[in-house]
Amino acid sequence: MNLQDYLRKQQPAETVCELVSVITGAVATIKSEFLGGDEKTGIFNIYGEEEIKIDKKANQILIDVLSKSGLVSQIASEEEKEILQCNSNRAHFAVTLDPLDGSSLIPTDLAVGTIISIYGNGDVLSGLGEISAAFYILYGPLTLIVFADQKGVSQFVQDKNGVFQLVKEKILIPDGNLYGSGGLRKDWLPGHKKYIETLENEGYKLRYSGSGVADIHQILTYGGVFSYPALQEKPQGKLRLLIEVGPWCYIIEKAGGLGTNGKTRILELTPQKVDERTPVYVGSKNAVRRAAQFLEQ
Ligand code: P6P
Repeated sequence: MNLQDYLRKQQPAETVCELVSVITGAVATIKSEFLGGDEKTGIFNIYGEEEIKIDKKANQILIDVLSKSGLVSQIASEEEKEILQCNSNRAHFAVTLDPLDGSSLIPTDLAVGTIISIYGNGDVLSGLGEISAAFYILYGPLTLIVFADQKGVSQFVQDKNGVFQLVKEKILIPDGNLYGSGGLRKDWLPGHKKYIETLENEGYKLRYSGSGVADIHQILTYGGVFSYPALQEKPQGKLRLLIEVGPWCYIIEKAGGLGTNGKTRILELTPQKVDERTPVYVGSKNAVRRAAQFLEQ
C-alpha cells in the first residue's frame, strides 16, 4: 500500500492526506538540489548558524507548495524569523517545518531530514499537545518517511518509481541500549554527566551523528535515548522546541516512548516563540524516565 492510500484509509479528513502529499511531492525536487547544495551563503539564521544553499532552497520549495495548496493558514519554518500567514480557502492547517535538519552534514554524505508537524487547529503556538500529526523524511541510503497520528506510527520507503510504500505500521519503540547526547562533555551539568556514565556502565552504546532525524530514527528502530541536554552556558540547550523536539517527541510517544526536557513531558509544553529552545531526553520510556532522577541531584 502506498502512503496516499494508507492515509485515505487512516485519516477521515481527505485534506490531511492531500497536505501530506503536497509535502512528499516536493521530495524529488529537494533531493535534486543536494548536489552543490553545501555551498555557504554567508547568511546566518536566527540561531547564529551560517546557512548553506540547500537550506534556503529546501525552505523555498516547501513554502511554495504549501502556500499554493490553499490548505495551510500558518507556516513556522526554522529558516524564517516570523510565522508566515498564508491564504487558505480549502483547509486551515498550521504547519511547522525544518526543511533540512542536519544540512551541515551534506558535505559528509550522512543522512539528513525534513521535520514536519501539523496543527489541525491552525495555530502553531497553541501548545505541543495540539499537534494532530507529525512526520519526518529521512534522506539516507533509502528515502523514507515515518508518519505519526492518533492511530500510531508507520514507515514508508520510496520505491524505484518515487512512490512511498508502506513497510511497517503500528511501530513500537523497543527498550534497546543506544544513547546519543549533544553538547561537549566538559559543558554537561553534573546530573547529566552522571546519567550518561551510568548508561555507559550498563553497556549502552554511543550512537550520535549530529543529524537529529537520523539519530531519532535509530532510537525509534533499536531503542534507547537521544538527548541534547542543558549545558553550563546554555541552560536551554540547543534544539528548537517547536520545530524539532515537539515533532520528534510526538512521533516517539505515539510509538510508546517518552519525551521530556529532563523533568516535564515535552508535549505538555506550549512554546512562546518559534525559536524557543529546550533540553530534550527522548526515546524508550524507562531510559528517559531515569534521567529525571539524576537531574534532580
Ligand atoms: P551539534 C542539527 O544542526 C541539529 O539541529 C540536530 O539535527 C542535531 O541533533 C543537533 O543540531 C546537532 O548539534 O551541537 O552536535 O552539532
